[in-house]
Amino acid sequence: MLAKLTEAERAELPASLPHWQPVAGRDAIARGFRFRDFSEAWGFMARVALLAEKQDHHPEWSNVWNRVDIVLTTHDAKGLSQRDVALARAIDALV
Ligand code: H2B
Repeated sequence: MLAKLTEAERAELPASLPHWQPVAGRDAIARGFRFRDFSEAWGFMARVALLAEKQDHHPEWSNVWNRVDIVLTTHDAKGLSQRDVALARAIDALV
C-alpha cells in the first residue's frame, strides 16, 4: 500500500501543480487539455501513455476530438500519492 500525500504535501499542490484541480468528492486531481484537432490530441495521449508505462502509473482519461481530460489518483493508496504528483509534473512538461 502506497502512502497518501501528507497535509503538508497537499498544501504545496496549488503552487507546484497550478493547472491541476481537485476533483469534487474524490481524492484526485484533474486537468483538461485542448488541442488543435484530434491528431494533436492523440499524439499527446501517445506520449502520456509512454510516460505512464515508464512510471507504472496510469491515468483515468477521456478524449473527445481535440479534448483530453485526465484524472490522477492512486488506487493502491486509495487517494493521492507522490506517484500522481510525479506523473502530473511529467505530463505538464510535455505541453
Ligand atoms: N495507476 C494508478 N493511477 N494507480 C494505481 O494504483 C496503479 C496504477 N497501480 N498503475 C499499478 C498500475 C498497479 O496496479 C500495477 C499492478 O502495477
